[in-house]
Amino acid sequence: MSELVAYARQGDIGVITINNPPVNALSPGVPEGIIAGIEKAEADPEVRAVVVIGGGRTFIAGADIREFGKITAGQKERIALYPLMNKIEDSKKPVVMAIHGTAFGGGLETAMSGHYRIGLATAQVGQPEVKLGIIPGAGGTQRLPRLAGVAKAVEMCAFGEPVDAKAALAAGILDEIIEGDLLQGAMEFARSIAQKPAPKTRDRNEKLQDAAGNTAIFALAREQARKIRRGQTAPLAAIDAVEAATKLPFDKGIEREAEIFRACLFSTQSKALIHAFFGERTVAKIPDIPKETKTYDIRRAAVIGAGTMGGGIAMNYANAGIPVIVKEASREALDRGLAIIRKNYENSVKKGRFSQAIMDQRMALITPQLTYDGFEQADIIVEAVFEGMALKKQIFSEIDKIAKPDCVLATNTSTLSIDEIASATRRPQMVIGHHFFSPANVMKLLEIVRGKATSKEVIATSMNLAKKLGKIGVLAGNCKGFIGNRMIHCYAREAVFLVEEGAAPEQVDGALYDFGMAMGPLAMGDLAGLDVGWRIRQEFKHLEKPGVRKTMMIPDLLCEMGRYGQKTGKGWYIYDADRKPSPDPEVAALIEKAAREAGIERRKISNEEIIERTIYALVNEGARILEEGIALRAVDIDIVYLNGYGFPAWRGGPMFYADTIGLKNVLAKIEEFEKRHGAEFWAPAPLLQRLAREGKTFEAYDKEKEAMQAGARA
Ligand code: 3H9
Repeated sequence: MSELVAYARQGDIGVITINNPPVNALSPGVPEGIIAGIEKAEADPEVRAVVVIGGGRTFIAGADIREFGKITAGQKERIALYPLMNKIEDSKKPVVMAIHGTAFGGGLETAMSGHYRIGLATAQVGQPEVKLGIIPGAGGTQRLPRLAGVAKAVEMCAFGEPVDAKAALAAGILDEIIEGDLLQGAMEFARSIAQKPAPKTRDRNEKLQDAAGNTAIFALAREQARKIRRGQTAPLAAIDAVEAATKLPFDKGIEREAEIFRACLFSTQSKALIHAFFGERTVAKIPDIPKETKTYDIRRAAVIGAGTMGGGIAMNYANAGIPVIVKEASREALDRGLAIIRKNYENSVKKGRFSQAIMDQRMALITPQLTYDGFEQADIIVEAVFEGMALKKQIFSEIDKIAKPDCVLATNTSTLSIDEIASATRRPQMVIGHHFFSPANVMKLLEIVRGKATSKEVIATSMNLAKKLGKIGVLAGNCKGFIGNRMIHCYAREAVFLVEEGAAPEQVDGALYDFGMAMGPLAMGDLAGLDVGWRIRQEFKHLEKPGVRKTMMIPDLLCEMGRYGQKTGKGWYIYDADRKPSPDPEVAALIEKAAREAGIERRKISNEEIIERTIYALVNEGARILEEGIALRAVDIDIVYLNGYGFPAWRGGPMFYADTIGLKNVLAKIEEFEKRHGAEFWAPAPLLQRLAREGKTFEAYDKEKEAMQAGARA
């Protein structure tokens, strides 16, 4: 037996235990170990049935995702899991799969090859492969419809969401839910079926019937996939594979699945999504902050400001079960903020996301008030007032006098200097940026900004807290706009320039929406409120350089006309009562006039140019941010963009996207833009120039840096 898999006979039951922490992935050695276990059980006349169970916290959470990169890099031919599935299904002794934790991907496929499946009530099963840009590749698309029916299989394979044990039982994926000890329950179950014929999933064709019904299921699923997973190929491929199960005999269906799996695996989308999967986990690792760094317990929070951001931030704490005080300056603003929080929760209850009782619990955790009462007990204070340095400094000097010594002092600023804000206190080591994204109760990203004095303990506490709040925390250095907004400024600048040069706002937004962005940049400006940037620009007016093309000429003019975006019913677009945007001739005229007066030549602009100008602007600034150490790794920038700015996950983030285009090609375009639009905006980042010259990628840069840091530590 391999060390990764243990076999032991317990009475008349052969027990195969997988021990491949942390998630019992089917890494090399695991399938071989399970096969060896089945062979032992088959050869032992004392054994009447077999139980397969996961050691540690879970059943098998899937194939080992790290192996996929080896296949696409040509270092490995394939992950051969079909022999494992066949061996289990053809076992001479019945096999019972005992599931706890997550049976995902190859884990569920292994389970479905068994003759019976039982699980704890807390177990989850799923085929999440599409989230990695692939489809189930070990029989999942063929066995799941046979167990759960075509509609359920399509839903699970195409959309990748897990189902809990209760739903899995109802669907026919599980045969029984076990209360108490899983192994004991599994052995009892195994004894109860030992004498019965062992049903092979491959032969269970009853649920595949009804061709007419199936046609409708596939048509609907394709329509939904095109809408909900816009731009992604794997969901449609998964539907094709399940459809094959309804049209082909099992073995032919498996061949079809294998072909589709391989095509998906070699797709750029899959590489991008796998990059995002590991990236989400990599960002939690901070080279100079060891895992064992001391952290502060965050048991009570206080938020200053009950506006859009403050209210959303308070909801995050309440959702995580942490009592939170919300302070406002006026009764009116406080009542307004609380009413919005209540309305958000009510909407969630209406949509069935959680019960009224949970809403009541969460509301009870939020204490609205006009004073600093209770702030002295808070473990964290989050300032979320509007973007003005003077106001922020005043607030920090006030809370410095009240907060206990080990209270984390966080600011939700999106652009201002953490160091300057911290200078208003006598404890800059406790000050950190917690930049939430709007709507703060929904968006996954938390940009955590480290000032020059911020202590390691405060950073480690913030990274942990992000997880507790259900966020992805990404650490950034202190500069104007940090990672996300510093880059978005360049992106938005190009969107506005393109409009001045002749593209209609709806063309710019349309091209980027088609590229895969959740929203076009101008529509996003209208949603966030054009006045927000306008106010920040006034804060930084002293930095404007005379003689340089004004970057936000049109948004400034729109704001001067009171067109702040959706909140005033007008911005780049005009909005109807349902907030549906339409192009506004008044805006078109304004743009033309302003461009003429500024001497900007208007021309026809292609969608390709829109993508290159806006996305490469992100990449170029991203490369600078990386070189300056504002972002720890290129992948950190990608994770910021995927989770805070609606960048399509299947493109991997701006830096990964640049890798797929080839840095040499990206640089050539940037040099062209530099000639046409000036070095002020388009001087290529030195790091980009170097990597392009050396024929490297940002991903390779990250790997080299990691290896160097590991070397230094050793
Ligand atoms: C598949 O099965 C294809 C098949 O159809 C056929 C193939 C032929 N492999 O998330 P966590 C690592 S595709 C390798 O922090 P949690 C993860 O990187 C697969 N590594 O824990 C992390 O490493 P580190 C289908 C994996 O408790 C550590 O484990 N399955 C894998 O929050 C802990 O992970 C999936 O897509 C893996 N499969 O969540 C499931 N999974 O500590 C993907 C995890 O170095 N995994 N790691 O950063 C998950 O959804 C979550 O990890 C899980 C646990 C819910 C299981």
